[in-house]
Amino acid sequence: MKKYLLPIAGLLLLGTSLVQAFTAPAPVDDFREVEAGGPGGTVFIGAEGFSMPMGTASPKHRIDFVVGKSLFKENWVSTPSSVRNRQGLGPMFNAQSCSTCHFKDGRGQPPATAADSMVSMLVRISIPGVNSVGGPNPVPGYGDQFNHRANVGVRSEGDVHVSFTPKTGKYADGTAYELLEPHYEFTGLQFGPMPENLMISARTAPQIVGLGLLEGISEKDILALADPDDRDGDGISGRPNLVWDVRAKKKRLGRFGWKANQPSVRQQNAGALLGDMGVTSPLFPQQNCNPGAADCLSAPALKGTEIDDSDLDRMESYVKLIAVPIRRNIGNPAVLEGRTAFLAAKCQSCHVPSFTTEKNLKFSELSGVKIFPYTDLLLHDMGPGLADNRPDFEASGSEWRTAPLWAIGVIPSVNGHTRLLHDGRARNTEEAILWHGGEAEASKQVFLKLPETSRKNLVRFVESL
Ligand code: HEC
Ligand code: HEC
Ligand SMILES: [Ca+2]
Ligand SMILES: [Ca+2]
Ligand SMILES: [Ca+2]
Repeated sequence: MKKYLLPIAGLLLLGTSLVQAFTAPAPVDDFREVEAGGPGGTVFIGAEGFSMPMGTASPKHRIDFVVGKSLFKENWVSTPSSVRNRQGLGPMFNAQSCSTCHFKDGRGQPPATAADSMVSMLVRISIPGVNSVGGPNPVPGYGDQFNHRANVGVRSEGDVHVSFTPKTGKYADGTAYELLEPHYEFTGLQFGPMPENLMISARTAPQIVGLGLLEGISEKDILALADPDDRDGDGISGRPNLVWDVRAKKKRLGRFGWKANQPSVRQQNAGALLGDMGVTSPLFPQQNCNPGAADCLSAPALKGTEIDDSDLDRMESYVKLIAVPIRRNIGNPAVLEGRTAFLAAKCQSCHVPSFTTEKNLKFSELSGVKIFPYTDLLLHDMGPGLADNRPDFEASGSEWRTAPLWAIGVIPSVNGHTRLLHDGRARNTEEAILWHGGEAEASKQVFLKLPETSRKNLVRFVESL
């Protein structure tokens, strides 16, 4: 029991409802599950729920965490400027800081109306074919990501808007539901019309908690779950994405992003610095300009890269060591009933509850930790409803990485909204489940046939993760 003393002490400080949640009779199989992100998890579950360093972080990493946080949170500025550490924004970009999209390290959402520009999401674009390393083939004039903002004196690429049309359905008990289907429209295109064969993929910013732990899962453990030809005949065929590792100059298992198109936190961060903010790094030293865009190519720029390896290290420590909030209401009878329904619907075929990270990792606080992320980090065909029809390395146009469900119930208190799925189309957990199709169709059918209280309990369980 010694292991649980820490979270219990934390809970006592937080007030009675949580204490009850924890001390109520809780016949869960593994009590460690309250610490979804291991012993370094945080008991903060309010607006700061995604802002805490892991309690187990080393003193050196805690300092890196603080500096990394400022690189993540503060606005970057264009060249020339007196600001030294966060200079190099643009020429083209989507946002001035990581936090604009990952507000408080949390989840982005679609804009409120079709007239508004996107703030915490972005649109990836490509044409059929692959680039030199097997990734998406960029659109001439626009590249592989639409950049709707630019520094003074430089043209942005234009703007992109999303609108939604309702789509209705019914539960087996006759209760009607309504889902929102997104549509995208480009306006003010500065580099000519988009090609006929354009493929687009809109994506919201995910919450970035526990990513060091996800990176710490051994490749072997993830690949062991893959079943590309569904040999066991359960209708589930997880496939690994194999993506380009820029430093190693070879393909590696992808883990991050909605299609698992990035192999590591470090490369994901450097990719975001360049693609989302226009900041060059030792991994991506070329400015984010399209061939022929003279105003972009001739914009003032710093000599050398705009972030160096030591600041990339700090950003990596920050993103890797954000603590996962402990689970809430884990012993609540309705939640436990929801857990039974979740297992009966076989949601865990993809949302795999638990892993233990590898031993002897460079970050010792991430080594050998039992975690409960509810993902297999593999790609699954989710059917035509969710398809973006835009391949991304090995991921087909209808495949997505199983979204980790840990901490999903804390997003509303951090971000003040409940939008889910890759493009934020789901207005809540229930809608996210109702969009499941393809390999997850059978699970959704079970959900559709549940009585209303069981559906509610299943949702409560998911939101307790
Ligand atoms: C314009 C919005 C935007 C900005 C700015 C942004 N991100 Fe992201 N971030 C996203 C989106 C969208 C994804 C999912 C990408 C995908 O699926 O291809 C993402 C994914 C990530 C992930 C992987 C999360 C996961 O669970 O797989 C990390 C880590 C990350 N971003 C870090 C950063 C950092 C560091 C910065 C600042 C340098 C940053 N992001 C800036 C939108 C943004
Ligand atoms: C075949 C694999 C599979 C099965 C089975 C499955 N899911 Fe998912 N789930 C996914 C994938 C992949 C995504 C991401 C889809 C997207 O964003 O378009 C996802 C997304 C979600 C989300 C939204 C997550 C987020 O962060 O936005 C929720 C909630 C969810 N699933 C719950 C469930 C529940 C509950 C069940 C069982 C009824 C279930 N899933 C069954 C693969 C699966
Ligand atoms: Ca720049
Ligand atoms: Ca672009
Ligand atoms: Ca299978």
